[in-house]
Amino acid sequence: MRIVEDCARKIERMEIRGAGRIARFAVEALKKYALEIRGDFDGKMREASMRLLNTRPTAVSLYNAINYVMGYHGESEEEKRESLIKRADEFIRWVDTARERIGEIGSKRLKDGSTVLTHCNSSSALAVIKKAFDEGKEIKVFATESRPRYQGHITARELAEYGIDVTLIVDSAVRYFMKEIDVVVVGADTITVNGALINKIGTSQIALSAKEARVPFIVAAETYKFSPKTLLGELVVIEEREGSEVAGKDLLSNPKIHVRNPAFDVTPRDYIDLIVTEIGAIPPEMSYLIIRDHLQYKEFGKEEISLNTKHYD
Ligand code: 5GP
Ligand code: RI2
Repeated sequence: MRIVEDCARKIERMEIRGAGRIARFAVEALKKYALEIRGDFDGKMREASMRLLNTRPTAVSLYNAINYVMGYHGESEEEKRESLIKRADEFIRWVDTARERIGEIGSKRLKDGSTVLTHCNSSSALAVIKKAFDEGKEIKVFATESRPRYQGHITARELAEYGIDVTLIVDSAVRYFMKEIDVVVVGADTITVNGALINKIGTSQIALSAKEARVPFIVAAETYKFSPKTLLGELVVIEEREGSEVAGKDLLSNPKIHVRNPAFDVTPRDYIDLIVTEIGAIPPEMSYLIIRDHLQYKEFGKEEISLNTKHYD
């Protein structure tokens, strides 16, 4: 269980972060663990899955990834192990190929000479931007710093290393610069059945600002970012992190001051022009079809809901 525990802690501490990356990392841990264990395969794998699911509550990619891998079949332990490993490898391939395809589809929406605004650090959103750049288009990027954890710094570094012109701004400067922006491209942690986007805190303010300025707002999201649980009526749990990420001890120890630190927010579908997935660019209204046709929401999912209660209270 050490492999699983190490992986879970890395996700909790955000040493490994990003909705797609945590899913892929958890799948790799499940695969390694399956190779290691002997006896009570189902019980041990279930326990490992629960541990990983309980790390971060918001990004549904983690749930979809674990649900996919845990859909293994077989009579003997060896057959189960083989099936699980096959499914884990399939999921990893899904992650890698989906991002590339999203880049190809999304880049068509970035014109030569355009200025793109992105928020936080999304590998899918960056795949779109990098692909447009690879195609020879002149692309400038505005990256928000993305407080409180400054994932925007990672974005700025990554784009600069790639050779893309990047300007780092504070989150509150988005509206000030919106007149200079041609298109907003962000990633997703979760997309609900009614097409709402759950992404890094501040995303919905950017969407509001973009709508006011009639700037297209595009979401780059693999199909495993859509939430089957929302089809069953569940609301997405917004992770609230420690106040210490936002304020120092002096403020935190003042009994008259409350500090709140939600990591994500909800952007209603009316603010979203397009969701670029690996199977096509779709309007947010089509989210239901993605969930119905491409994702599973039964079996393992049901148990997860009852066992994972701390996130659903
Ligand atoms: P707001 O509260 O920002 O006005 O709108 C949020 C939008 O997201 C609504 O359209 C709401 O139906 C939709 N939505 C779908 N699923 C969720 C969810 O799990 N949580 C929240 N807060 N909104 C959701
Ligand atoms: P990809 C991140 O969450 C951001 O909200 C980002 O937009 C999203 O995951 C998607 O990332 P965090 O883990 O899967 O930094 O597109 O809280 O890489």
